[in-house]
Amino acid sequence: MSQAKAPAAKTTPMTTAEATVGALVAHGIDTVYALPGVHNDHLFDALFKASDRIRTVHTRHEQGAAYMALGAALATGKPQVYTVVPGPGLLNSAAALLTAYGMNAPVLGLIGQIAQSAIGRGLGHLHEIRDQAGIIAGLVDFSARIRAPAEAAPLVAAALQAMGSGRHGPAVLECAIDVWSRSAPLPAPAPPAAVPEPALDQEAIGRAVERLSGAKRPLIVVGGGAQDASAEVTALSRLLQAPVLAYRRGRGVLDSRSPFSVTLPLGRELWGEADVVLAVGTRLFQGFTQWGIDPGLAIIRVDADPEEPDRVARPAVALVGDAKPILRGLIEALPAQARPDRGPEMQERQAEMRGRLAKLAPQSAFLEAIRAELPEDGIFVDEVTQIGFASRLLFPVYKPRTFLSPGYQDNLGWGFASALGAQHARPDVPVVAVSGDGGFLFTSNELATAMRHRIALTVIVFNDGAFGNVRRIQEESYGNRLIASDLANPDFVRYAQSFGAEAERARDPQELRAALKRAFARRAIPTLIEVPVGPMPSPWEFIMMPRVRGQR
Ligand SMILES: Cc1ncc(C[n+]2csc(CCOP(=O)(O)OP(=O)(O)O)c2C)c(N)n1
Ligand SMILES: [Mg+2]
Repeated sequence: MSQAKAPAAKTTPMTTAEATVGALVAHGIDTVYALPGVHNDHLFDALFKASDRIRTVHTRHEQGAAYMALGAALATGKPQVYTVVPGPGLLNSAAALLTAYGMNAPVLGLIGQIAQSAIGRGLGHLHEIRDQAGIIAGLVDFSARIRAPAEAAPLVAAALQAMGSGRHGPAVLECAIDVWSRSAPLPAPAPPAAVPEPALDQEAIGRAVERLSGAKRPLIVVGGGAQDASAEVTALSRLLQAPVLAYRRGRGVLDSRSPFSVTLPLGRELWGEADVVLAVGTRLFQGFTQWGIDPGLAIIRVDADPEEPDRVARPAVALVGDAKPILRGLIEALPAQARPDRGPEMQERQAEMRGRLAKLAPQSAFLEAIRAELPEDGIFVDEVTQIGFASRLLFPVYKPRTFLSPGYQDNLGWGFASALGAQHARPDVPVVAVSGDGGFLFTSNELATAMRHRIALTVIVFNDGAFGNVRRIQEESYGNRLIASDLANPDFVRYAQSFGAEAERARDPQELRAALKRAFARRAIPTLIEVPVGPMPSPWEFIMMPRVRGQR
């Protein structure tokens, strides 16, 4: 680094906590989602002193703090920070950290620790947990403990750097209760050093271009790693006349209004016909584990994680790095080609697929009501519920980062609290969360957070009095032997009102639309809309689909 250049950098006495907060501010972090406790009192005092530069948003449970950071990270694409006490505080936040890991979301956890000298001795200190560092190391790729004031700023910088390079993802820094308050003369925290863009692998680009320009039926598959390469994916789709398949994390990369934008069921058909697949920031989970591969399919992988391309099957070409510059390289190198216009074919196939998906009419009607009221850049937050499952297949998404879905963890209860974080980080657009009656009560206590911090999101609770998805499986596959799937619920409207939130009941899609119009016009305090529903048709035939190529 450039420390050697300045002969004697001016130093001021600073505690570890002050140096940590200073480093966060220097890196552009403007919010810490938080739940305090004695281990972190010095950190909170430093946050108090810096409150003109960094906001502290406290929640009612540690999972709420971590989910808020996750939702904010997904909505903005920027790193977000949460802080909690060790032991139970860490574990309470762990499901969110796990989900952030699965979604490659840049979430930094600042986790307290017992006194440095007591770590590992089993003395029974408050919130002590055996091998906290080991537990953390199983949850994230980058973790470290700040052991002295001088380590704070470099470790914050290293954590943020790790979170945003290679496969993005969460990181954790621990700090012991007695280290936060230790003081030393330190230089002012420096902003992040500019990281030079790595050179493109022109040889691999050349091979990819050869495959793509020779392809008769190319298919582009996008995941969460393509969210910041929407313009490039859109241009490639046009140049190659290639449909773009997205399921959960890739929705919105190509505008759903394009007939080339497809979800799973039509994507599977196209996978079966494709000669070249260009996979951008996706694990290709359905393709590899359900739909099958064979030698007639050449796969080009674009991925930030160097270990990803070879994980299941060696691709024809692997391009490692951020999607945006790599796709730009492909676009520049692609020869001008007159390709037959696949627009009419795609329109016809979309119409045919809409006919098949009409089986999900009850879900569609509610989703249409939401889409009709949610502005183009409004954010939809999905949950593990009937409307959520259907939204992944048929909710039109117009822009990147406007459809937030929990990825492969499919972690029930993530939605409301993550939506709260999304709305906090994006106060300029309305955020709407859908929840089942089951999932909502996982984090509904955070309505208090929404009131305390005036976060005006809208949550729609679809109330079927059940863990409906579980109940349907018991009905259909277990001879109707219903167990642990019925729910006793509060009156959701009165429940929300008791926090001071706006709340109303909508009995059908028309009433939902009217309620949403009111909620989005108001946007001063949170709104809950309860929608009583009955059982809904199963979406699973459109999600878990059989093989279309290769041998069993
Ligand atoms: C953390 C977690 N626990 C359990 C599950 C299993 N699970 C999947 S769907 C579901 C029921 C969801 O009920 P609800 O939120 O009411 O939605 P509904 O299916 O009724 O629309 C459960 C328990 C899960 N996905 N995640
Ligand atoms: Mg339910």
